[in-house]
Amino acid sequence: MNTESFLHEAAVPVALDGWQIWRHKEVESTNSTASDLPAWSAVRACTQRNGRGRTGRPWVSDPGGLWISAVLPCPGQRARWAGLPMAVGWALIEALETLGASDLRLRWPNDILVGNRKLCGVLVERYSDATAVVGIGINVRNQPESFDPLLAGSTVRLVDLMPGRCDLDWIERHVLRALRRAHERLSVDGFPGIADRLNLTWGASRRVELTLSGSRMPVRGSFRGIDHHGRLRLADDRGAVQAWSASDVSLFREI
Ligand code: BT5
Repeated sequence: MNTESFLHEAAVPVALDGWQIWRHKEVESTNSTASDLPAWSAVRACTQRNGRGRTGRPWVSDPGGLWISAVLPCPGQRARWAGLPMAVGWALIEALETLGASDLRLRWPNDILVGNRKLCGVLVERYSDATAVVGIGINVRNQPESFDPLLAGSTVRLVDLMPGRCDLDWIERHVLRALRRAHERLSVDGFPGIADRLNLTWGASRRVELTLSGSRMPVRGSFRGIDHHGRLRLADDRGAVQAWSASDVSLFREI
């Protein structure tokens, strides 16, 4: 793990490729620390005491992983940015594959997996109308399964996919570039082009189960990709298709 970047613990940010990066040894959650920073700031920490996923689920953030949150400008209507988690996921996959990882896939709405093992999670939060905080957790050399035995068999690390060069500063740089690319694509082209592109990558339809927010009854069906607003399209057994946004769905499982 790189420790040299953290010697001057967040007294001043580091300037890199147009970003201002605040580096900490430990924070509660990099998303919370980034919540009142301006656009093109980022917060990275060696560990998080209280890293979180969607709907408050815990995110294991032990030493050796990349835990980073970046603040992106999101002007105009909120709906325009609804596809940000998926635009980010796609750009991250491209970046990690350039670095040498392979067989990565995006699972709606915000996971990057190899097979059924999770490499990376993305948590986008809006603390202001003008910006979004994009939190990214990537298992690199850390050992999440020894910190939480419930994760046994469900995670993968970059070091397992591309042994050798797994330097956190280097990965951070590529992640921040990927975020800029995702932001440019969304600003210039909008989400429909990204959705069409992602729909080509999802291949054969999978059976999935959704737990809807505020309901205990799961909904099952076949995954039919996403629509131009980033909503999941689910076909029931008669082929009728309904669209669900990520905020409607607290849990998404492939069955
Ligand atoms: C996510 O949520 O996948 C989004 C995770 C985002 C984490 C980053 S780290 C930097 C920034 N600061 C934060 O506080 N958060 C962001 P979700 O889809 O809800 O998945 C959460 C689930 O992933 C948990 O319930 C566990 O099952 C699993 N999990 C927890 N820690 C993991 C890890 N290190 N690797 C793989 N899976 C993990």
